[in-house]
Amino acid sequence: QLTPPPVPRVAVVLFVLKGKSVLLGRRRSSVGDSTFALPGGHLEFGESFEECAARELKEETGLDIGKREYLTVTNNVFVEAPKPSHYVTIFLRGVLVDPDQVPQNLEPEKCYGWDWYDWDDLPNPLFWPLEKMVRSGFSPFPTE
Ligand code: 8DG
Ligand code: MG
Ligand code: MG
Repeated sequence: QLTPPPVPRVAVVLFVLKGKSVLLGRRRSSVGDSTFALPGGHLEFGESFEECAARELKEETGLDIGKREYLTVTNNVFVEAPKPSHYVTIFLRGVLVDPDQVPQNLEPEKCYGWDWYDWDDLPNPLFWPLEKMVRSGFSPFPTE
């Protein structure tokens, strides 16, 4: 059985904004295990970024997101993982349809749990692509 050479993949992740807080989950994965990351996952064939973000959020947390907006893109090469991977990661933001909806941990084999974290008091350690953005001064919140 021939193993195809690895290729870059597209991921879409979402900043779910609630006041000054964002939704983060602690990863259960060979890539960034135990670090705090955004909800999101792989772009499927034919999907828009906005569709992917809403689908992944629903699958992972049960939450329903309102209108999504594109924020930025980063290029992330995970060489330290047992199986190296490379993601072009698209970041969107949005707010919940119902601000009182509570996140559920619907994929407990991939995540230790979801919670809201104040942007000015983020948990540690953050998943490194997110850590890098935060350090660069990036903010997912709309200005003014
Ligand atoms: P899927 O099968 O549901 O499509 O995928 P998943 O199991 O939900 O994938 P994931 O690891 O959550 O996301 C895919 C990749 O996206 C991940 O391996 C690396 C990249 N990625 C980043 N930053 C972030 C982030 O903050 N959160 C998530 N979930 N993935 C991120 O570069
Ligand atoms: Mg997923
Ligand atoms: Mg995911």
